[in-house]
Amino acid sequence: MSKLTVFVCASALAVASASIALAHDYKAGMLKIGHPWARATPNGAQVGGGYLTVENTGTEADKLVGGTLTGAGRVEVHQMSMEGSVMKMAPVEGGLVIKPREIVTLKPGGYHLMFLDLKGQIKKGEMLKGSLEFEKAGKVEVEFKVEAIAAKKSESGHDHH
Ligand SMILES: [Cu+2]
Repeated sequence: MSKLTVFVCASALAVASASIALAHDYKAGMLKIGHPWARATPNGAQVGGGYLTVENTGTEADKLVGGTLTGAGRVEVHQMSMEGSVMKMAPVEGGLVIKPREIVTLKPGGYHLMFLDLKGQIKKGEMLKGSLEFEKAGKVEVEFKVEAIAAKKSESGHDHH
């Protein structure tokens, strides 16, 4: 093997192991759940936000209807929208529809999971246990990786589309 080949192999390995360490994905039937993450919260905050992607690889629509988070009293699926110049958020009535062959992204400024009645601070670097509840696929246990308070997207997120 030439020196160059050895170098290429080593860096390819490094990339592969880095993505294994950072990515965390889940499957629930025909749904693929990508990288659930949460924003850290300031001390004393009662609410927080959770984000993820859901890909529907099946032929039937499903709905994200709720979830749970360790340390949160309850979890709702919310939508942010602009009303004039005011940012409003409200629960998504009846759940967030995930159509067949679609990827729905929950992200800051859009759809999100709202963590309510927080019992303590959500701290950057933590992995928080929780779950997602789908109408058809049922309940899926996941872990939310906690990113910085101002994070717009997960630093270790992987946009593979
Ligand atoms: Cu909200």
